[in-house]
Amino acid sequence: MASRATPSPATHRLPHSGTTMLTVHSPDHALHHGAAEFYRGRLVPCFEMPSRVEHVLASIAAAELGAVIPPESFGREPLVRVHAPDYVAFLESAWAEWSALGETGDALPYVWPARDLRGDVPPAHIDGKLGFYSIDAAVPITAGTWTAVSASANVALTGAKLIVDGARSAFALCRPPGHHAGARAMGGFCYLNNAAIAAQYWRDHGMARVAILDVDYHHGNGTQAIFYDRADVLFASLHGDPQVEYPFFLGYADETGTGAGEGFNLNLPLAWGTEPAEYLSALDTALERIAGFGADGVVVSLGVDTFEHDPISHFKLTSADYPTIGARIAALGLPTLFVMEGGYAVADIGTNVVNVLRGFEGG
Ligand code: SP5
Ligand code: ZN
Repeated sequence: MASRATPSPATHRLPHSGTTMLTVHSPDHALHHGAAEFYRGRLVPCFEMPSRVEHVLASIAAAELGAVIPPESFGREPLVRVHAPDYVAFLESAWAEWSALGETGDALPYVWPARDLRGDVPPAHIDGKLGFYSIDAAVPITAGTWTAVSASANVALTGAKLIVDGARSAFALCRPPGHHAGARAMGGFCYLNNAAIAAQYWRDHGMARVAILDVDYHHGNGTQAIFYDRADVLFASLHGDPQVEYPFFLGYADETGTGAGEGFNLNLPLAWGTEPAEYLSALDTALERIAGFGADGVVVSLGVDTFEHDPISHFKLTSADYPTIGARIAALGLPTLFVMEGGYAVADIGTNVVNVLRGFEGG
């Protein structure tokens, strides 16, 4: 078991008995439905699809987890606490600029400011902007993408606010996901970094220290980078070893933070084929680090692409392992916001997510 946290001085905590976990959800997610992503020389159908959310909602209802509520609108201000204003403006206007070319299919990038190119000058043309503001070609922009991604951020912010207002926990059913999005770049199905936006919202609303636990199969490169030089937000992640797994170019164990943030970043890369026991042992390592940090709250980047049958991943967790993950997170005794990230075994995603949440709730 993970060690228990020392009670934190946060004042915004309620006793947990008798409460049920609220889920925040917006139907606007369905306005984002990319057709294809670039993979090994081909365009392949997007793994990140609207039906993911519908399966999670069905499992929440079947399990009677608690009410599902719509998000509030928080506007632009909390987005630009984490993202560069020019990047947010790009996301908002990209579809209009793309469709003005006469294009009707998804906008996708095809050239990037990699080494030895200028990475400091945003081009004027949409083709250049798409590459300037992305890390890969798994981020289609469609007519409804901005509406969906801004709603997804509002879902995370609404969950964060529920906890500021006294809830012990909440589930932000975000889609699109967020943890690959950096301050100025989309990537890996992610546009706005919902978990980072929520963590910063907590910092701006009374929490002195916030921990982010990222249990998605992929390293949360965007979240790490956003907080890499800060001591007030701890980032801890377990993920497929980037030597052999997306995002390849971040997520190694020697990335421990920089400047004031030195020591406040923990990466636990795991091999393809990692079994549940080894995974849970790494989870305990991350939880012990979070407990020692003295966080006032924890944001969980909840991906269930660690599942044995996930179509793009290589861990061996079974549905029966997810309640254990939830229970060990609960043992921290901290206000906890779950933020939906990945998970592409669509028929099982609802069961696996609800298993984490029920494990957290003690059932
Ligand atoms: C939020 C999230 O989980 N994003 C993951 C982004 C992963 N992008 C790389 C996808 C690689 C697709 N591999 C296809 C394997 C087919 N057998
Ligand atoms: Zn993932």
